[in-house]
Amino acid sequence: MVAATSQRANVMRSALWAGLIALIAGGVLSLATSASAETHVVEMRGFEFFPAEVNAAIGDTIVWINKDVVPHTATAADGAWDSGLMETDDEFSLTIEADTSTGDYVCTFHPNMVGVISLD
Ligand SMILES: [Cu+2]
Repeated sequence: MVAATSQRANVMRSALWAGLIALIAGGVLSLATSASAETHVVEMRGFEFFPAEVNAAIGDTIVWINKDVVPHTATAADGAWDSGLMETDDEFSLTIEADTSTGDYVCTFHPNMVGVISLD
């Protein structure tokens, strides 16, 4: 029991450090790029986009990462952009420009997987 508890404490400590490092890295990254552009990460997991809705501004980038063991896609409902087949841990990024098609998007393999990009 004691060993299990201290192992859990170690895991928590590691998670805290990882979070801190991510915060610092994120800060440096956002200073290096534009002051206002944001990166939004959407995970594909459990046959859902998470988060399902992203509020983005022009200049922002959305990055999809497939965390499922099956392939997915992120595909604009109107077909204007398409990640193509994404295997586990594959990433796809889309930078929002004035003429980028926003609104609903889906996974072409699993039509129940629906996400939304709304403009700020
Ligand atoms: Cu899918």
